[in-house]
Amino acid sequence: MTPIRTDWTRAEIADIYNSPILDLIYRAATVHREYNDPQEVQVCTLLSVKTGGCPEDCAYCPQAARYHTAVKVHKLMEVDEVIEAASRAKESGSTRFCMGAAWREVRDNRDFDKVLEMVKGVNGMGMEVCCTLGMLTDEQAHKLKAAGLYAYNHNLDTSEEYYGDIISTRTYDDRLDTLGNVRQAGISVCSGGIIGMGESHGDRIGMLHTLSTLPEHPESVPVNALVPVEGTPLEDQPRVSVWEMVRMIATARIIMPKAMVRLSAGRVRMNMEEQALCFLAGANSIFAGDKLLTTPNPEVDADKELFQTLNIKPRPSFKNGEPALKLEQIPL
Ligand code: SAM
Ligand code: DTB
Ligand code: SF4
Repeated sequence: MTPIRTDWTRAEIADIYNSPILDLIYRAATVHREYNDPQEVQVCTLLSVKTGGCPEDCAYCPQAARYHTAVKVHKLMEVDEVIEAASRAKESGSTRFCMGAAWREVRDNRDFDKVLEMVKGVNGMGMEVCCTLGMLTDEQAHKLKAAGLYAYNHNLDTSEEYYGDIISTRTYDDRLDTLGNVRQAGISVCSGGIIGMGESHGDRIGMLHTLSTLPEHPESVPVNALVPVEGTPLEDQPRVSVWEMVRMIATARIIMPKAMVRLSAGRVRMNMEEQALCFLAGANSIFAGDKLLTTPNPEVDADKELFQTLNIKPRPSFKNGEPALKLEQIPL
């Protein structure tokens, strides 16, 4: 059995990342089969519960207030609207529901109390609840955990060296501190990044190095291809090729064998064959539903066809290590 290691060196990761693509895919597929059922793919649904108007300057993000994008600001949704959306997601086969807010950080106010209610409600439906709300204190992480939060998404996005070129309103250490607070509260950690922002291969390797040398690997690692949005500083970035996505996914799979590696933003521009390559390289999670936070995602029917053609089945929800939903209960 390939051991789980948190002592990877950058050079070792670079060797894996730079290996011939077919060897890389073969190795990743082999490691994937040691730790995971290659026919199971986790289906997650995203919902933007508070949209736009964010004070941060993340160069990729259509929700930053300072860029002129087509995103309309929307205040925090009502709890019952969110529960309704989660029920629809569950009916269409999702086992994880992730609520995103365009906040720099969580504030201890009525909005946070509302989010805690949302977490309680969705948790009660047998789904794995995830949030991505920006920076969190230790105390806020514990409150989310007590409300039933299963996972928290907080991406490193890129390497420490390139971070300042993409975001100036917070530091890499701020990001790592929040990840530490999440882990310490006993919440499952979801952290990954974006490729296609003008970073070098060394930056991609650097980000994978930071993730794989955390005291414990994140349970989920989203790999996003930049969705270039008009009005953001990265609007003209060229499209990421499928080979770059495959290289990133396969390397993440090899160095973090047990993590759910999520083929995240950018899937809408991939055909079925390209997505199949990503699954072969070890991706075992996707976002489903025709919208990510503010940008399009593949149509539900296209994903049904994808699952049928590739003989993939949705992974059941694992709360407390036990399947909370039986496969037969998942209608996809
Ligand atoms: N505001 C919170 C934060 O930044 O952590 C949560 C929401 S934020 C939109 C969540 C993640 O979405 C970002 O960390 C980034 O990785 C991803 N993201 C945002 N815009 C994107 C884009 N245009 N293309 C790809 N990924 C994007
Ligand atoms: C993640 O890594 N990707 C998702 C989720 N975590 C929150 C977000 C993708 C956002 C893509 C741009 C948008 O739709 O606004
Ligand atoms: Fe705000 Fe998050 Fe977008 Fe950055 S990525 S501008 S913090 S919503």
